[in-house]
Amino acid sequence: MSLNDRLKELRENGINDAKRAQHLQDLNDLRVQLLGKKGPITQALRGMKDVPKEQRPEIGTLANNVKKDIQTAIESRIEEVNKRIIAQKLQEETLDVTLPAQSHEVGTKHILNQTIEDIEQFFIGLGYEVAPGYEVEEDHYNFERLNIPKDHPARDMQDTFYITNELLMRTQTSAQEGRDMDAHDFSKGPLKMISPGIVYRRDDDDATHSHQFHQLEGLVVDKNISMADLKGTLEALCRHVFGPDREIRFRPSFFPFTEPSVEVDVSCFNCGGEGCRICKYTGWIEVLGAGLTHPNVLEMSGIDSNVYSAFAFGLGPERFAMLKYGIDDIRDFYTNDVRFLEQFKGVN
Ligand code: FA5
Ligand code: MG
Repeated sequence: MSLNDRLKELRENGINDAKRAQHLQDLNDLRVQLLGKKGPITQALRGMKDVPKEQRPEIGTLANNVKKDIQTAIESRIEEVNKRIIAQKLQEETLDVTLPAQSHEVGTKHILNQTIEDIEQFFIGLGYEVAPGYEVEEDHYNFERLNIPKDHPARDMQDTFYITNELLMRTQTSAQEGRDMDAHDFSKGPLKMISPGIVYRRDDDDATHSHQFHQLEGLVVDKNISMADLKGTLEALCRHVFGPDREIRFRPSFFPFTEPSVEVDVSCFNCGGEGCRICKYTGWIEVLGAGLTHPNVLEMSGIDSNVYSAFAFGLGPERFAMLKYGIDDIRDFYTNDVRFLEQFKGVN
């Protein structure tokens, strides 16, 4: 093949290769490969020595044109590839403002916590302090300081898990009463505290009972505290939580650490007092126990029961929430079914 033809062939192949290239990298490689010092055109020109002298300028011009044509082909292909890349990017980055926005599920405070916080706010408004206690408690505070000595039959109703003989899972937030009376400085004024938390009992689970549940304790120690203070406070609380319509009754009861003792019932949310499964056909649901603190309990805390008197109450936030929102099974609070929980978004 003549040098002339060889160069024309190189041009044709080079231009075709450039046209077929898909990537910028391939085109760069092609440029180096075809037009570089070790490329086929340079190689072919070594054959110049065999060409008659008068034909050499013509071959030289042809060689330059071949290089230029290949160069041009590569450059125009680079431009095309670049355009395609940009078009592709624009396509991919298209923003469709009509697409629906991604939704984010927002959780809510558990209905029990909302209920407890609502009750806390009521008492904070009356000047009470909030004093959290201990779930693992000493027998001393859970029972003995509440006038329930070691072999007292009242312990039978509140059996629990024992860590040691003297350490147990507390059965009532009343355990906090002794601790708060011990810590209070009466020269600074009366003691007014509430203590919310979890308690444990060997109770059979049913629609209104759980073996682990919440209580919220209240204690006021001052001069001249009477049953009227207790009744007024609890009535105001029930009106705050349930509104004026629900009926409330005070029923005589017994606790070793209060004298006299009462239990407070609220008319059943389900039957309105007629009697049904939830209220065990009584028409009422018990929400709290209370009374005037027994003088022995005050004296055990070094408080002179001739000068000071006190009232205390222990309420069940689960029962309050059930009555307020018509929840008919206490177990719904603990199973964390989202369909249940999301019904109470920000109700308090
Ligand atoms: C007590 O626990 C006393 N410490 C209350 C008290 C405090 C009396 C201060 C006097 C002075 P009782 O066992 O009745 O009392 O429980 C109080 C409340 O806790 C009940 O009215 C009820 O609302 C709730 N409660 C009791 N047992 C359960 C249970 N197993 N599941 C859910 N709530 C319960
Ligand atoms: Mg009771």
